[in-house]
Amino acid sequence: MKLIIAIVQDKDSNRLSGELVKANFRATKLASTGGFLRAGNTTFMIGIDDDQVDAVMTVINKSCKIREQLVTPITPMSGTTDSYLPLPVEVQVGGATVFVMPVERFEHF
Ligand code: 2BA
Repeated sequence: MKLIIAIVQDKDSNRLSGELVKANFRATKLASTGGFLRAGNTTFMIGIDDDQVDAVMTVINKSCKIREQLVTPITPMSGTTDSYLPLPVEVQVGGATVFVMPVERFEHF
């Protein structure tokens, strides 16, 4: 058995949960926050058999888009009077960051 942990953008989370249900995969959604952008994202935990990993990857891949997001870098000078204003830079976010982990034991009581 495997546990897939997939971090996706909030904008894609409804579509992904709908597609997972349609394909008969069970999942749990957690509200999460990205360490870099400090913006909300959604983390899916999906428990599956080993031979279903590729099928779940396909669902995730089809449901999540890559998007550009503007970030304003924080400089050590921020807050002082003679500091310059850093220009926002564009970063690419997503479609999904996915970890596939082995499950040692699974119980469902
Ligand atoms: P954030 O940490 O908010 O990162 C958002 C996007 O900012 C990242 O997109 C990446 O393009 C950029 N970024 C992140 N750290 C950076 C850095 N140190 N320097 C420059 N750019 C940086 P994604 O790579 O698609 O990641 C989307 C979200 O997935 C992340 O949100 C984070 O919540 C999660 N994630 C990504 N890699 C991870 C990892 N190795 N472990 C745990 N969570 C991860």
